[in-house]
Amino acid sequence: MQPIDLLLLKPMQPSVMEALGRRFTLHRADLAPDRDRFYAEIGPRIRAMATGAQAPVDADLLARLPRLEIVASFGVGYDTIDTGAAATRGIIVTNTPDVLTDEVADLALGLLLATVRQIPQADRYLRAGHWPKAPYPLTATLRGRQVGILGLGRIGRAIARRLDSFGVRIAYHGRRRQDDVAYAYHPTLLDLARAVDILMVVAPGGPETDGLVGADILDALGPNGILINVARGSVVDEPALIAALTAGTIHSAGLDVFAREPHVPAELAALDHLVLLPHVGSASIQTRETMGRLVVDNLTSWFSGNGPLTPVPETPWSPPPRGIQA
Ligand code: 8YV
Repeated sequence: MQPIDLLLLKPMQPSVMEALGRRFTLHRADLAPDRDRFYAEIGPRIRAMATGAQAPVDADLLARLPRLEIVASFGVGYDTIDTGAAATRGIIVTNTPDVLTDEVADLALGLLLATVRQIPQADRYLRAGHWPKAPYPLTATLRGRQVGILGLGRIGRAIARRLDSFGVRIAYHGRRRQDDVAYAYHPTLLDLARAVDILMVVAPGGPETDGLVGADILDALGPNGILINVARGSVVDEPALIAALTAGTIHSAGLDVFAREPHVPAELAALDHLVLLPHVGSASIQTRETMGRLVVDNLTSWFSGNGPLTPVPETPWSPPPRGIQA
């Protein structure tokens, strides 16, 4: 097989780089001193791209890659990829669903408990030698709570399953009611926020959810309210969240994602009762390796003529009818 030219916007984890390097001729945009020249020279040869959620793939970039067939993205969220432009050009986009569901749900539960019971703060208190002087101050509780899930997709459901065993009441909001679950459905996010005092954000990023959790939603959560976000920073109106936390409109927040990662607003970092994580939802060695393998397997499968393994719904793929050669 003739070597296939593959574009990387940024380096990926070593195991992925090695696996891709064995099968493809790699071209790294991040190493090119002159991007325009780089794309003018190699753009017309590129047939594949591997990328992560941090590097935008927009219509302008796709236009520089006239032979591009597939974009394999590392991660379940693909809000930085213009899938509409890809679909128009017949380009397949793949992501890495399922393989990270339980890992992210585990982290979400850990972040929830850490935030409610101030686990990192208690750890800091002990290490600072304060314990012999006084016991750690009493904290908020998960007991008697009502938890709302914004986005009952794969990860939202995995979070709900875990929460089931914590004896809290669960409700959700999403685009539609899901008939196979018994949790209370609220047709608007405001209704959900009024009914619960913990809101867990698990909805995908992108224009449809941009700034969805605004001042009104936070206000409705109330002074005991806790916001947990493991989805995308864009789903929450960050200035409104800062204002609500500073004013005590809600009690606390546990955040794994931010609007302009890796930049975290100083106002959030200054609030010691919050729990802030550097986007580590799926970041275990094992899960990241599995995600990386799925990126490579999608590309390998595509170029072996077997179609993509996990195409996103916006760029569906179906095998050509029998007897017709691609
Ligand atoms: C990824 C994520 O680790 O899957 C996602 O959507 O946000 C994370 O699990 C991240 O995209 C890495 O690039």
